[in-house]
Amino acid sequence: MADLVLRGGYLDGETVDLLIQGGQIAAIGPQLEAAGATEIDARGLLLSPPFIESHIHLDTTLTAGEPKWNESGTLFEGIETWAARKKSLSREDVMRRATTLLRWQAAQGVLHVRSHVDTTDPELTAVRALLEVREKMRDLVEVQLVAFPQEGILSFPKGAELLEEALRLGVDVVGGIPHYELTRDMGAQSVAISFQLAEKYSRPVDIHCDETDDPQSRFLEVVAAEAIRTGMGEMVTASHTTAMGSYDDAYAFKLMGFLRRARINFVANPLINITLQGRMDTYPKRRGLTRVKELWQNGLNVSLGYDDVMDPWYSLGTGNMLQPAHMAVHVAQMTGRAEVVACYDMVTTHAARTLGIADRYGLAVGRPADLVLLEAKDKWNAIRRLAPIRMVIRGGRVVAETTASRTTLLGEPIDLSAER
Ligand code: 17E
Ligand code: FE2
Repeated sequence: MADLVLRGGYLDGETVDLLIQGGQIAAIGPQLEAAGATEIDARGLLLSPPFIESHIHLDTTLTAGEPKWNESGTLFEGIETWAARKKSLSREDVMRRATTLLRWQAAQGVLHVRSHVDTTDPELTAVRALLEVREKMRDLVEVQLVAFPQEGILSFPKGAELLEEALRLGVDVVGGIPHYELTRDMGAQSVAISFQLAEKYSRPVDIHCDETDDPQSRFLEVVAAEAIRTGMGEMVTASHTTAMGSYDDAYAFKLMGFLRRARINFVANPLINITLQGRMDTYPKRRGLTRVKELWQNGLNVSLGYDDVMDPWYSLGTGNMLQPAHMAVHVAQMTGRAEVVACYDMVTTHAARTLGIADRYGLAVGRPADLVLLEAKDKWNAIRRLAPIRMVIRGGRVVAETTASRTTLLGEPIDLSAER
């Protein structure tokens, strides 16, 4: 017996039905037989695999303005502001804010989330709270946690011990922040520690790497070398890597070859890094984004994250993944026809590779019936229109619905879609 059938949705330029049985996609094709199934009218809507948030900080979310606003807009004032807010963290505080954001994300079709969690707290309050949230939310959103030493592994008292304790408590991924360690040598040493812990606990790695405009910040090459040495390749992610946007082209060219050998993933956070970086420049002012287009053209896996929703680093945000995709199109100048579509893939299929879940993700028969219906005929138009997300299905169950909005002009309905 079929559970659910979606009728007449758009998928890869075709109009199809999609049949769901036992929480899985059972068939995709034209005019499917579906006796006894609940019918859903998907005409005019794009069928998409769910959105994936590959980089966010759920412990800091929804604290913007507490205890003060970040007036300079720099990464460093963000870190200072968070250090002050961190003193008043409680289990309930972290759980309430993180749960609120995960619910916003689920309502907007984000069903997988990788969140960093600050381990530079002697009590590990946020770590313990987010481990609880991860379990509590399991039926709605799948959360991966990254142990993130915000104030350093070697530059914060007991930084390495706290990082390891977070892994022992059950955090999924090992993080790092080499560019924020006190010296270049400590930065390189910190990367080695992240990889030693990853090997010891069999965990993937996701490092905040070279999040600065300093062209001398070259920890990405250290991460690549460790990925090659350990053979961890696709289990390794370099997040931010904004210094790449300031590297000399000759160095960037050499590095690109090493990155192809290392086969690591990249996460860019265009909403946040277009605002955090370039703050020491007058004009010309750098964009401060990593080389998204060139990494993608070189066949490397690149995904996009939000990074922050309403916190000391970015006071705006909603959690809707079309926003970082839309911003990437602009900041990375990925405006070509296929490039816009690639930016959509960076918040869906490419992000699935970053999270290591590509083998159980996507709209195909036998895969989990997790999907999103958007008011657009294809990915290109979904980004252009920041299309309304009309329905979210998780494990064959409708978990979120948004009713269609309707605009009139001078009393007459007006169609604003004009899709190309
Ligand atoms: N911490 C950090 O080091 N960098 C960031 N972009 C955020 C937190 C959001
Ligand atoms: Fe981050």
